[in-house]
Amino acid sequence: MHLGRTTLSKFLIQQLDGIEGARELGALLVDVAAAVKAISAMTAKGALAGLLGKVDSQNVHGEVQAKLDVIANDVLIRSNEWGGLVAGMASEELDDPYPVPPEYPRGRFLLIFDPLDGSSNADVNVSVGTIFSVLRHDRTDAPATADFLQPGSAQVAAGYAIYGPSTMLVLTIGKGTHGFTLDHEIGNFILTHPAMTIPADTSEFAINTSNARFWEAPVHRYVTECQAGRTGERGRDFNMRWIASMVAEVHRILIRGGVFMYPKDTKDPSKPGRLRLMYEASPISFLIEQAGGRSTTGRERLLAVTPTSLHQRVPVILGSANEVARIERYHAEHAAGHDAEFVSPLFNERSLFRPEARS
Ligand code: AFP
Repeated sequence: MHLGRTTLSKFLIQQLDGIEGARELGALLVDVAAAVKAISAMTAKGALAGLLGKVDSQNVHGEVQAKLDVIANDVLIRSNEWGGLVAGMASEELDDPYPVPPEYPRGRFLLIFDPLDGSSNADVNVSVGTIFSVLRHDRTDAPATADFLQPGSAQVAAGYAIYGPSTMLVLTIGKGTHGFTLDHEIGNFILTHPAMTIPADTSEFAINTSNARFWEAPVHRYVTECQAGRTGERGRDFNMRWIASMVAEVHRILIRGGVFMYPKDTKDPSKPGRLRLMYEASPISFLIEQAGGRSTTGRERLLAVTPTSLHQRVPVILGSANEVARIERYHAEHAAGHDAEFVSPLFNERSLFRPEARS
């Protein structure tokens, strides 16, 4: 691989060798890359193209949509519906799966995406991203919703684009995690970060600490130890980040290590977490594991979770393997009742912070 010279297409031709449906999968990833280039051009224009701000509609989650959410979704649909590579698509922005229109041939892959993750950051010019996942659909008939409900371990490819100071595409087809930088002058993604590897240890964590009173005991135990730094259990100081754009946090972790947590909390007992399984947690977890990291709900490997609904949420704890393993151990010790000496009584079951205790 020649750094700075290998294009995405050349890389895929070499990497896809031996993978079932290689030609079609490669063509699909090139079509996704084309959509990402278009989205990159739009996010770069921002206010100049009147693309900031919200639209009147809401998505399936009752969230008011950003203009860029809706446009990025449309770009991904239009780029991938006609090529005969997908049997259907699903999106954070669509209540139900999108069937390939009858005038186009159907393919053997399912494409699932969050068209613009972190879109609430677009108006304040902070990095945002597109996250995508590819599953197989080994039948010729149109897929039903149930056909999408496959565990993350069934993914054949996954990736994200990050629209930051540079636009990058980071993807895996199960042979490592690799990063490409968009050369706007020639309109090509160039391999710049081959075989990205997450350091097993880290001293940097990312979590929205405004939710601290809602955390479960193992997460509170871990974060409290990080905050105690060299004066406490860990014997070293930690740094914290929170960009509120998952793709940006994940990219940082792939480059220099770290832990990202959006754990289960009691803020809204109807939601087991904020992040969605199928088009955020599963594709990102595939990339993390392919880069030597770990990704868990706290209680089980995230790629092992079988979806029960298209838009279901899941707790997410991912990043440097040794730190994530520690957090998993804290969850296991709590479940076994072995962590009483570490956890503040405020965070036991009879907690002052029980949701109903909130004023
Ligand atoms: P938006 O796409 O609504 O901006 O949400 C982004 C996100 O899903 C994820 O990218 C962030 O890590 C997380 O939400 C931020 O959540 P908080 O706003 O609660 O910190």
